[in-house]
Amino acid sequence: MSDKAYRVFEEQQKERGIDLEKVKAKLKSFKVETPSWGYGDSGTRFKVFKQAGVPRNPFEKIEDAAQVHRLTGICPSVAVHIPWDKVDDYEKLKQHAAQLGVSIGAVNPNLFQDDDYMFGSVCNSDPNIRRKATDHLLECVEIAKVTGSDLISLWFADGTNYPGQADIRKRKHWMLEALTELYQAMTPDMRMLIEYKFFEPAFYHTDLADWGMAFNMATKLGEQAQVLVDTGHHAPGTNVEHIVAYLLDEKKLGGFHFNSRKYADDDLIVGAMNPYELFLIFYQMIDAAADPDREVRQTAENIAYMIDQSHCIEPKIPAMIRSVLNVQTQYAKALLIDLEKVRKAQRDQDVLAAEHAVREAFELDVTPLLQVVREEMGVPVDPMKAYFASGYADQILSRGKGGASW
Ligand code: LRH
Ligand code: MN
Ligand code: MN
Repeated sequence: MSDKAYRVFEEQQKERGIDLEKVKAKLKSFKVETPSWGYGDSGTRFKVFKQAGVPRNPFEKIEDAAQVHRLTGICPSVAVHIPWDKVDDYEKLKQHAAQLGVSIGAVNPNLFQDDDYMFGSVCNSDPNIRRKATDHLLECVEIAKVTGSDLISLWFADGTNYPGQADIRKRKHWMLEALTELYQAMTPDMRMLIEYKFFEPAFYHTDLADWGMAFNMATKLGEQAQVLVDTGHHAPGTNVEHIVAYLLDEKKLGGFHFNSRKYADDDLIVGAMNPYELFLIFYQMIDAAADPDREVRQTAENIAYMIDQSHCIEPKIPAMIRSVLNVQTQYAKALLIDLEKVRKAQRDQDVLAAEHAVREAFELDVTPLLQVVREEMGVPVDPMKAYFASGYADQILSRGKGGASW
């Protein structure tokens, strides 16, 4: 790290009226959760490529996640997906994580990989299958109790492929019934995050297709239910940051799944396609964190930031580090927006000045800032370089090929 580069940066920000100490404190307390499934083998419907060194079980997935935390300092929890991460003893998994300096984060039920769910899980017209699916949701609450997790994160593959295939309104009721049972089983400290996606694997309708449907469910359920925005789950051209602002104002934004999309679903490294979108999402978060309404501020401060990526052709651990660093970089840039300047331009109805005040922060090089923050946090200034120098990639080769899928 060059001291000179940081001194120049510091001077520049002082001139802009930015309190760098506050920015550094925010960067140090920022956390982003990584997903267990991002460390396993994954692919498309065409092929799952097997990579050497991929974790063979949930314990090894947590070991890899702990490496990402060790090098970045901002990923202290790992989301699990059940039954992908099914183990006999969840207490043991929790202990294992704790020994490695991380914890188990969001518990994600999996209701899309069982033959019984061909026509849906909680929205299936067969009451026995709905029961089975709801029981799995309840099982995930029990797992969360043991692992000390306070988030149940839901994504449903439920939907239909053809007009007339099923009764859309009935399915809506069945969804609410299952979520109500889950809601009632949660302890008061737990939150339910409801994710939406407009297509795939269903290609005609998805039971929770957009933020409005997720929002409606969350509103009907109560305060402990909120919406999760997966950045990859929107139609091209959707203004995701508008959705973020709207949900924040309704106190119904609970979390994010970060990834980026070029054509359809998620799964590319977050920030790889449109870092400006990520920056603008953070702008909305930071703006809401300064809202006059205390509840809006609290909502913005209580967001579960998570990565949701399955790396098909990339080596898993560095791909995750890249993702985490991209998120951190855009957050750092957004923290440098002069919000007062934006507000003044808004009051003056000066469109160009307002747009400029936002964009100028995106155009800053935050490398010296992040290097100093990392140094002060006691993590490598260049986590990616440190990973390649650590020898961990070679060490895990002894696991061989044919590890866990997702
Ligand atoms: C499917 C999906 C969804 C879930 C994840 C586990 O689209 O990517 O985003 O959160 O699988
Ligand atoms: Mn997701
Ligand atoms: Mn997805």
